[in-house]
Amino acid sequence: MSIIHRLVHLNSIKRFSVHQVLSILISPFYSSNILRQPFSTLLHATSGKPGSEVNCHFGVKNIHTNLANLVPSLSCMDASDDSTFSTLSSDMLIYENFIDEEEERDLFNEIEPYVKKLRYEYDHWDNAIHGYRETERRNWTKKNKRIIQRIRDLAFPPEVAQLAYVHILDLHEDGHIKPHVDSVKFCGDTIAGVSLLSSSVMGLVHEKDETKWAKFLLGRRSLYIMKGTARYDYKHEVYGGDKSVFKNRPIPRDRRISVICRNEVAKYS
Ligand SMILES: O=C(O)CCC(=O)C(=O)O
Repeated sequence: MSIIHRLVHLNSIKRFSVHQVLSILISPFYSSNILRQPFSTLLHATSGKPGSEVNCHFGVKNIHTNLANLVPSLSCMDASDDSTFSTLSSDMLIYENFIDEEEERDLFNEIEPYVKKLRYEYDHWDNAIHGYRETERRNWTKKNKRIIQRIRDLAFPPEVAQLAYVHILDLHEDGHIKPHVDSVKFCGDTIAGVSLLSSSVMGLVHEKDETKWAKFLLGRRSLYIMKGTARYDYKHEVYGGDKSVFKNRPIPRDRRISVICRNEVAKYS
């Protein structure tokens, strides 16, 4: 079973009672424990063609070396109604320009030799993702290890056990990810992904009430942190083609690589 299919169990979603704890304006995160993972985890990459790049504009220019200064951008979010906006604004955080161009290049240069040997896959058994290839990576060059650690430090409190393998998901320029909730069997309450090569739009729709939805502009080199309600109660998808629109503005989708860190499922005694 591929990494993405192990993570995406469309019909086996167990609900957790998760409350929203973190305010969007604080980031008291520290170094994390990365525990050894018994199974491999998650993701994908492309052609070297410059990808599309769009930002939410009014976002604060993040000073990425100092996590305490990072501020998520609310302007990267659109929602069906105020209550959905308010709920998701603390559970789906977008940090624009989380990495700079050089860091994007460094990550790409490490990922590309692996993914380019793979074929893009289409129409898999549960049809959850279309036009992708993926791998997972545990060991990184020194420079990239620092970037991965920055993602982990921002996304996970120190006591949280994390999946040691980072999922690399390479979505073809024509590819898209259909609405799904990640498997609650294989990953914990937080998903943190950096976007390389292209901006894209991620849609969230409430599992039980489809009138509640939100869209997020995932700018090239941005980081999203999806947790709590956003992770468990909403299906997420990444649009392709004409559907890649944010606040009436087309967001052209190129090949997109996401570098995704996850935590382990919490063990309850
Ligand atoms: O590419 C992404 O950032 C999202 C991937 C995704 O939907 C998933 O891994 O569940």
